[in-house]
Amino acid sequence: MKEHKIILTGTMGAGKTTAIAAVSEIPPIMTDVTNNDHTVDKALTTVGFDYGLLTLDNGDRIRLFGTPGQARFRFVWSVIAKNALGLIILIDNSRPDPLADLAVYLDGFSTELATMPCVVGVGRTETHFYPGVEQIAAALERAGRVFPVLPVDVRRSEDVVLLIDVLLSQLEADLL
Ligand SMILES: Nc1nc2c(ncn2[C@@H]2O[C@H](COP(=O)(O)OP(=O)(O)OP(=O)(O)O)[C@@H](O)[C@H]2O)c(=O)[nH]1
Ligand SMILES: [Mg+2]
Repeated sequence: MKEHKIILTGTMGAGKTTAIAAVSEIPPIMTDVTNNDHTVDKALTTVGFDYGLLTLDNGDRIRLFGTPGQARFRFVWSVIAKNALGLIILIDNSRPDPLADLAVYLDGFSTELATMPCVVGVGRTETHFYPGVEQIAAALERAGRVFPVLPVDVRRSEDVVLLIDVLLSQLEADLL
């Protein structure tokens, strides 16, 4: 049995808290408060971090940490990411410029990404077609990054588990 710490990041409303609540076996620890940022239509927003725990079919335990989405809390990203094994970036395809959002996280986690595997989950692709998975993969390639990109609905636990599985399979591939 192995234990892995995984970080989930992405813009405000991308679904970090939702994703952790969808898969956690324990009541997730949340630090959500009333949202006063009216640029995003949402009742609550995370001001600290989210935490959840799950056990994969192979017995490995995953400790999932979600970052706060608001840019003013960017200073805590590297604190939360300490000793993490991998990073999941959630992109909200309904936002005005998802490719610019992606660039923010590639930049903000550039130190971690030098050594850590990463997977990108793209949400709301069924209602917002551009940029699709291909365009996001192409943008990653232009940035010199080759990470798997998957369409996801983080309200579905299977989709969140798939993101984790794809992330961990990169680690296993590195060990071969
Ligand atoms: N329709 C639709 N709604 C989605 C989808 N993915 C997530 N949501 C909803 O989007 C909202 C995401 O909210 P949160 O989980 O609080 O987002 P967050 O990333 O934790 O946001 P902050 O903590 O504010 O940074 C929830 O109401 C989800 O139900 C999707 O694919 N389709
Ligand atoms: Mg949140």
